[in-house]
Amino acid sequence: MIFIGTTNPGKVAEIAALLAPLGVELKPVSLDIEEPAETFEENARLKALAYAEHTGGVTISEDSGLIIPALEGLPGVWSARFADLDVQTRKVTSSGRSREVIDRLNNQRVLELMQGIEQPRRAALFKVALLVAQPGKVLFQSVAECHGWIAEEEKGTGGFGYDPIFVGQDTFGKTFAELDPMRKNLRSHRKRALDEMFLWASQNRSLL
Ligand code: ITT
Repeated sequence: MIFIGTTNPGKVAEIAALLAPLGVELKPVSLDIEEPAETFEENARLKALAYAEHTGGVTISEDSGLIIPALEGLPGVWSARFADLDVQTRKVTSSGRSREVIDRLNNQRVLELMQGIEQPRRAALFKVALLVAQPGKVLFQSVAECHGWIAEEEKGTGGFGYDPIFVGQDTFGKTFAELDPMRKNLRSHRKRALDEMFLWASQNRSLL
């Protein structure tokens, strides 16, 4: 059995679909965990160890986000609450808004900041640091990226988070939110990180 530690139902759906071929029981678990670090890797480590302590078993969790070089790397590690971020001080003041509302505001903020920025400076990438841990110990980690650019406007209703404004390198101009879940899952940063985890899991079945 593997626990999937996240508060994000979109991540649960994608991780579950991508790990389904393993044939291992997957159990979602959700905790409110501080993410104070300035790298995805460090935040992912904090999350993975906290989740593993809570579940007492093998737990997968990840920290991810959107990086836009033209915006000095923002939203970056502040992706989840970008609309609540003071860009000057890099401090988040939580507005307590629901995920649905904050996701929409995050996308609007990115589009506003990208106004007047032309290609090729609309380049962007998703990054993920994904870890598997058991209490007190990281068992596996991988970092992956997926490249593309920021659309001029929101399009599509699939996926989650920044998918309506992110056009993949090989999606023929479509945003990730316009792709069916299978096609997004073939191309995403999460898929790339989970490919490596899949191999590790096949060789470490006795732990799962
Ligand atoms: P957990 O920390 O509980 O896992 P979270 O949603 O807060 O859930 P992060 O702190 O890792 O997760 O923030 C990730 C942000 O990046 C969040 O705004 C997501 O919507 C966004 N994001 C990550 N992967 C994405 C993807 O595949 N498509 C669109 N947006 C994505």
